Amino acid sequence: MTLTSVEAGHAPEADVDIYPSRIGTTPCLLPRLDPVVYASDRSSGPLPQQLVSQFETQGFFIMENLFNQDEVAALFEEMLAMREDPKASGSPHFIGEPGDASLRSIFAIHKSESLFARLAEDERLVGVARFLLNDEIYIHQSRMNFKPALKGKEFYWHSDFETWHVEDGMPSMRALSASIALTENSTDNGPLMFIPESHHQYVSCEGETPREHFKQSLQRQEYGIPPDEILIRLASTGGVATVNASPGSVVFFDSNLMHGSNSNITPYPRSNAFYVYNALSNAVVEPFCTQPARPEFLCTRESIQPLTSQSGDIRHA
Ligand code: 6CS
Ligand code: FE
Repeated sequence: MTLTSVEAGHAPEADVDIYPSRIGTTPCLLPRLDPVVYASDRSSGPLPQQLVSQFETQGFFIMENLFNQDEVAALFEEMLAMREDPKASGSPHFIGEPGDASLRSIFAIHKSESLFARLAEDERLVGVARFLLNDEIYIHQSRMNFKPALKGKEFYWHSDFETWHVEDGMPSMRALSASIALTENSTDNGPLMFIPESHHQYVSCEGETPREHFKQSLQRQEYGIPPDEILIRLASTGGVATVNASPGSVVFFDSNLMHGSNSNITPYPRSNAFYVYNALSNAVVEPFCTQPARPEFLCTRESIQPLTSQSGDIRHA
């Protein structure tokens, strides 16, 4: 393994990809060249200083009970209705578990006719994202991850930004994710795991993106996966943090934070709604690979719209 670094202060050429990955070279660690917190005045936002610092140093934080139990119950019911929708089966944005009929993810929930469209615009989420990214924001991607009981499969270690940069053409690390727990996320049922501090470095991965990679990667990702030595090295500094979250709690994490989750062989599903907020100034360009852009349900490109936020209980229009 070669570990290279871009010299500090060396401005890259305009046409140079500062986050190259899957270009047929040996995997390596590159420095992050973007800020983590973009807020200009850190004390004027919706977050306590301690959470802003945690986001910057660790790459994530959790806000307990951001949504109340009645809101969660309403979301949970709509989630069940969405997954039972007979029109849904066979639809490209409904992704099954590998080798199994169980539902793994539903994408583009912010465009659904459901409370999940309202949730995407909720001030409790949008306010935090706008503050940390210090820009107008839009939804780059949204999804529901079911992690069904007994059969839910793992998500192997990856940085979301690596995929969004290479396959979607997201230029910089100016995006973050919010994962809203709809069921208990315990240590047992395959909760999100992070390598804290890993967002300060970019893992340039090996291989080349195959055609229609998403058809496979959404079930089991095999490109954009760091090699063992790099994962060991990242965890030797940051360790591994397991996120326990009760229904209604929200985990915010940086787009480049290394994360994954184990399978779920417990009889308890682990279901989360997941929204990716991107800065409007960081809107996607052409992908940084030779494949065509991914479909709109995975990456907003044609329908980019700055979000307006909505306050109050999500059940009240
Ligand atoms: O493809 C995506 O956009 C997301 N899904 C996977 C499995 N990895 C990268 C990213 O999180
Ligand atoms: Fe991810």
